[in-house]
Amino acid sequence: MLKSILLSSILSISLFFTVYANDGYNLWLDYQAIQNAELKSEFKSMMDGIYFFGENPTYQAIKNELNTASEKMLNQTPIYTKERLSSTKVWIGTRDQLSQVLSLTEQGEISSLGPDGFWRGPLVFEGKTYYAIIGNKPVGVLYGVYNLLNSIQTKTFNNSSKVSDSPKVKFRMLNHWDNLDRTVERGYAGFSIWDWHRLPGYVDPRYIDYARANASIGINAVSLTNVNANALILTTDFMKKAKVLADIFRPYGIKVFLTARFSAPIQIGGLETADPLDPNVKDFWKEKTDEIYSFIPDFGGFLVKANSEGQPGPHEYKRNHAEGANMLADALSPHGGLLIWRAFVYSFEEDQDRHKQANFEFEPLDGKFRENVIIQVKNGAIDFQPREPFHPLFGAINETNIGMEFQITQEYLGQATQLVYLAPMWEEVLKTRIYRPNPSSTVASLLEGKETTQKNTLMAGVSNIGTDRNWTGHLFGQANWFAFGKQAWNPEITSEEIATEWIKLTFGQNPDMVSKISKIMLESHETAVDYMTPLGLHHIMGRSHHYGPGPWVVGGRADWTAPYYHQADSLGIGFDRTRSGSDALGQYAPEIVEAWSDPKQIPEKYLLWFHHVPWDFKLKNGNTLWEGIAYHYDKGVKDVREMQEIWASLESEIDPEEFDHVRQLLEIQEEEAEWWRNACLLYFQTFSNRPFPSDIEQPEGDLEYYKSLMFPNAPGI
Ligand code: GCW
Repeated sequence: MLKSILLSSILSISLFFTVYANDGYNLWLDYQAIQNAELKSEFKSMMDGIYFFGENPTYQAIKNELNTASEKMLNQTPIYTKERLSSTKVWIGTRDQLSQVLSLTEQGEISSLGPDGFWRGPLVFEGKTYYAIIGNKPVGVLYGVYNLLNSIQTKTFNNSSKVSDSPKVKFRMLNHWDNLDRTVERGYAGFSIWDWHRLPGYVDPRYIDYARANASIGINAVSLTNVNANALILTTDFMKKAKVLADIFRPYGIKVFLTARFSAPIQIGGLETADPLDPNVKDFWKEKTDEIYSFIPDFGGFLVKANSEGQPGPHEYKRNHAEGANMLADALSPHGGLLIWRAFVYSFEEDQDRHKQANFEFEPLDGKFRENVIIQVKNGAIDFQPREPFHPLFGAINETNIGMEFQITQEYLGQATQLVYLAPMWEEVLKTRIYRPNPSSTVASLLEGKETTQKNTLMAGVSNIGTDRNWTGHLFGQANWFAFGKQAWNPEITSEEIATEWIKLTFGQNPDMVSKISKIMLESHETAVDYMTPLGLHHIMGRSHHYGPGPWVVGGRADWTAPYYHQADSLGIGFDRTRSGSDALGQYAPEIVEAWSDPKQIPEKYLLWFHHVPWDFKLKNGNTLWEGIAYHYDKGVKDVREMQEIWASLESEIDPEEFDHVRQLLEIQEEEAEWWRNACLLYFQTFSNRPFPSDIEQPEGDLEYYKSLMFPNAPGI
């Protein structure tokens, strides 16, 4: 009795709370009730008569989405009509299906949008106006519907205007670094959402919500498993599991990729070699690939990390990356599959600045890769640091498909305790002028395939998704997932536009609130750079877990230590990558070499990335370098406090659960920012031997104490 009273009161309390509190599960697809009467009646009238030109699984997915949206936004179920004319308000279908009602001009307009594009707007037929949502393929229609729902949620809908859009990049892909035991490498949001053990029998409804979220931002490919790969994913048992996911994702236009461990022929194929030129090895991969396609007919292909950080690869057999990649590409090509080969390579043996190694290995191979190979390059040459100049491979290989790899999970940018909106960082890279292969080339234009003959274009993002109820650990991690999708769709979009849209979808419309949260987001990356790695510093984080500062980290291989990168000594600090040093700068176009060779000319954000500079070097604002470093660290901490103040001022506007979640995490962020500042400044002071400027908050604490901190159970290792 007591138990049931207790249970029912817990239930009613939790019911009570579900009414008011938002745990973030619904992401940007929260579909809050429409308040504006005019918009409501407009949307309502649309939902009162929807006609689909035909049927297919994607249209079923669209109906499910419309049902959810309409029930939540209008508290009513949409009415689907069987009659194309009469009471119909909305037409949904492909260009072919609507060909009889479209003019030739309209058909031409839509067809030029390509396979994933959509067109929506008023369409007049026999004197009556319908609202049409049209794509060339069902998936385009799906994108159009999401775009329409988005416009209703953000109150930008206008029933008389025509809207059309299409992605600028063909493969917009998430890379999960998820292991088969459900741990996630560099994952900070719980465990992997792929429940391999219970698949294929148990289908977690979350898989559908995952697909919806991705499709709603245009993501059309996912690699399910860690690039530090386990060959077991290629066994028949696992194919059956992966097939279930592929079947769920298909209606949402999402293709499944798997990571292929290069030594799989030995590990699961019973061979003695994985030499890419060995006929048995070729047969193994061919049969494996055929088998995968027998389960997943539209399988996307393989993603491979080879000869990097201990992963097996062709070098073991004295073969190069092209020989390794092409062998796998040949197994995939009869099925139309893609082979994505990562350029994140650097070797133990190589005594070269790590910055230079990918170019060394890949430039000589340019033009030697098959057409269905894409080389996937991280945004910078080291490793997803808080800020990196663009990778010199962009623009250096132009006869090979090249794709971008960004990291959405915040390995080096505060993990899941810090609010760091990454879109401005990605935007900075995408907009950079690279001068190759053409004088006006930018990273974005290259990725869009505008600069070369490249057809298979790709933007990949390392996922930040896990089993946490809100998917990403930090609520604002959702904005990074969202932004990645938007930038992959259109690499030229601004991070500000994306922020505004995400805020409206997540928190609502109040313009004052939107502008305050937008300020927090847009400044957050620079703030993190200030308190972590200002002025081009890099790779000074804690060992292995990469949590917190570790500029003192030494031991083991040199290029995994911090002094290898900061090079601090009594004279100055920074990595000389000019001609007098490693000359990694020489791997860029001559225009860049010229602009960045002089420490007085280079943008200061890259100063210590390329130059070893004396402590008394004069910065552009007249401060010495030492003062500048101190001011940046100090500003970073102060800016976090400003973020806290702005957030606090929004309490009455924001759902209490979300408000408190972010408030608590901002407190942690403040402590972590202070920790970074104190630890780094105290450490660098042992080299600079100079006092801190008197007008900064004096770094406190004991360097030995900071050095002694250990985090053996930090997540994501
Ligand atoms: O960023 C580093 C990470 C490794 C990762 C590697 C890579 C998957 O610390 O955890 O391994 O890069 O990108 O391959």
